[in-house]
Amino acid sequence: MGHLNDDGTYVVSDDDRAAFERDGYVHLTGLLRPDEVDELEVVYDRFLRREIDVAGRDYCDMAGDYGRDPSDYSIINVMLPRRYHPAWQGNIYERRTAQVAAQLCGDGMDIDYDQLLAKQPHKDDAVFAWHQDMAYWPDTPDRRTATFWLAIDDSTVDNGCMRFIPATNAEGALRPHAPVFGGRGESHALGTDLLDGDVVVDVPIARGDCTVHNERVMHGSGGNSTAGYRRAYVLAYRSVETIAIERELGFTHSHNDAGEVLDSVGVAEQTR
Ligand SMILES: O=C(O)CCC(=O)C(=O)O
Repeated sequence: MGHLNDDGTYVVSDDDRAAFERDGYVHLTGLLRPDEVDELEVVYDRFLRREIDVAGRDYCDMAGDYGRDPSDYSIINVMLPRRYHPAWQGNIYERRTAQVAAQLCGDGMDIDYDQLLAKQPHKDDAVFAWHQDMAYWPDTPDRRTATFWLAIDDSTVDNGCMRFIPATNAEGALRPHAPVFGGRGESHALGTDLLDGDVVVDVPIARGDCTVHNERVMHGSGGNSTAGYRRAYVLAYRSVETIAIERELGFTHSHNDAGEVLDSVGVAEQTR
């Protein structure tokens, strides 16, 4: 099992690496110490209280359309918090995950985007639709990806922890995805149906733990039936080459990008 050394380096075990490779995701315990999470949480909650300005659709609901009243959002989604709060660039989570991304994916990985996903209390519809991340992204030759999902709250089945279908990353083709709420102009979420034989694994994790997943594994999460928030902080690493190609295309993961309002194209054609 991976562990955090006193000097702040996180060492991934051989079993962790094998699980990531085989299943498309891995659970890493104790990525951040409690005091480190406390420090991030202060800024996180400023985003939730909207004390930090976030432009247009980068503040939205991942379980509804762009027209929904923000007070009623089920999954508050803040895209690119490090863009809107530059003081977060180089924070402890970024520094620690950079070491881990290199251990899981090799050299040449960098931050592609970050994201906050907070399920409000008592929101049974705070369901993150089943998807493969590649369905959202332009295709690139180097698809190496390590998407960290840090639990700010203990995440449980009841508050909507991550759930995966292990080894779907090994399937020959990406599954067909479609917008969940109207078209891409009205909402961001894409989803795909479960197939017979899919085995769903819930992955409850503690505050300060993370999961890391790749670009192809099927994942999503259920609603929040509890009285508390389910807050997660996502940080996605991709290869420097991939990020350069994305930016060349004008793709920054902002929901305000020009191409965002178009229906996704080419998804079914991705076969590798
Ligand atoms: O936070 C969730 O429930 C889902 C997050 C997710 O799908 C992702 O980070 O790729």
